[in-house]
Amino acid sequence: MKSIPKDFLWGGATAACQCEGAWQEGGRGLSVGDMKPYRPQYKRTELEKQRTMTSEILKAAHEEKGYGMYPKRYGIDFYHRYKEDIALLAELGLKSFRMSIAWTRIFPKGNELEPNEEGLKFYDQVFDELAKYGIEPMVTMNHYDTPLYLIEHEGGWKNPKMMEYWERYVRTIVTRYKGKVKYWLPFNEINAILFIHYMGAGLLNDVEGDQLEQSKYQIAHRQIVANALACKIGREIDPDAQFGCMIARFTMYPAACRPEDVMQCVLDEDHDNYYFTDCLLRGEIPGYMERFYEEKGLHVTVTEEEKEILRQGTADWVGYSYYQSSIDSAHKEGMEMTNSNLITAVKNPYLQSSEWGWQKDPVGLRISLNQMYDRYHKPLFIAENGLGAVDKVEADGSIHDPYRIDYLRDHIRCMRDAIVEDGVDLFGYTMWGIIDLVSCGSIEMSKRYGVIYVDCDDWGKGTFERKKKDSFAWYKKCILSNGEDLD
Ligand code: BGP
Repeated sequence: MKSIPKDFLWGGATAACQCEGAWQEGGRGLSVGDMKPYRPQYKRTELEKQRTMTSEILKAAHEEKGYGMYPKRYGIDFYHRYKEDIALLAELGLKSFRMSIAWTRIFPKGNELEPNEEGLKFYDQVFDELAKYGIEPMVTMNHYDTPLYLIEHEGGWKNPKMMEYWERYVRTIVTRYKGKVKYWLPFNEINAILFIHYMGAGLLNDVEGDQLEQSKYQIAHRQIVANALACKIGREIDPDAQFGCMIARFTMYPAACRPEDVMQCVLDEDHDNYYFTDCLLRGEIPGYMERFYEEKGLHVTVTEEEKEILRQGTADWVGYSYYQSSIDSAHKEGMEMTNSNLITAVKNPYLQSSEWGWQKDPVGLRISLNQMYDRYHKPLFIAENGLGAVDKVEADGSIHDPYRIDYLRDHIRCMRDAIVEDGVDLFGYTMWGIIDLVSCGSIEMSKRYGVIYVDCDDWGKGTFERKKKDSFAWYKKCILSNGEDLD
């Protein structure tokens, strides 16, 4: 009988800036994420407003007044509770744990010549704890937490010197954790710079003004080269490790079978998704980007040395986050829009949405797995997938989350079909936010993804006690049966 491979990496994903907390401990410096306030005045679906970052908001964050609360600084206190959390992950039967290293724990400002030993030690302890239970770490090097100092004092990713700081960071962590980490992911959702330019690269709307597009594309190119450089030097340091790349995948459907709509899909998918993976898996900049730059009047500097890094630094595998699909059209005017991961999407009348307006589409996952595998023929990895929802704790402490079980079941079924029926080479699935953590987009705790509940509200109040939701037992059974028992 055809089945999911025995060594499939069933897992859960997190990010340092959304779960660690302890922002002033262990010598850690500030990162861009620490400066994003929780803004309850905006509705759940007002992503655009929640995303906007200006110098005024940043100034208020430095002075800690004006916006109330900065939840990413506190996270869910994983920094102090990692042993308890990892024990729960082991009980769940997890094979892999996707986590990120906070750059600012290793190089607090980003430009130091020597790393911060206390930060390095922290991750030694985390990796040792995971090894104790046989859980394979999948480690992101930069998950929306570039050091703030580099952004404010060194020009951030706009400055070519950034590559020097990045290279030092990469060399330091790959050398230190050689033998402990087998799977490395240089950038989380590397295409995010196009949509959430503050989290992706510290760009402020008012400072950039009409230069925003120019800055975004120059940085997109620089981060792509940085990802390739990490793959190249990473493999030189640790030939036994594997280095990937990752995008936020937008599976797009044409609104109608009108050829113009289909063409619009091709253009937008090329630009929003494939530009990044084409560069990182094929080792060269695709021709369609030249046309794009010309049409938009952008001037992206590309050096011969960078082209060589791209050629030598192709990724071993490609990961992506998948939450929903969206619709594309050559005539979007007047179409109903809805909230989505990183973007605002056209609404699909055939799909149901989450409380935050994200459209649930498990078949879209199977479609994207086929599309990505057909295009690259490289191993794939689902680095994020899950449902953000409001959970209720009952009087007896139980948490019933059938909506989350339904979401996971439907997506895992489609993922299984892609592997066993379509022959896609997928080596792992790390569901997002295995343990509740601060939302990346709306900076709140109420939007929960975990199978493990954390007692903490949007204002950072609570006992931080961990509780198992109903989905915990369900996911455990799923993992134990290698995706066969999904009832
Ligand atoms: C991805 C990010 C994650 C994560 C997830 C869910 O784009 O990589 O960090 O948080 O989206 O988004 P949110 O937290 O906004 O619901």
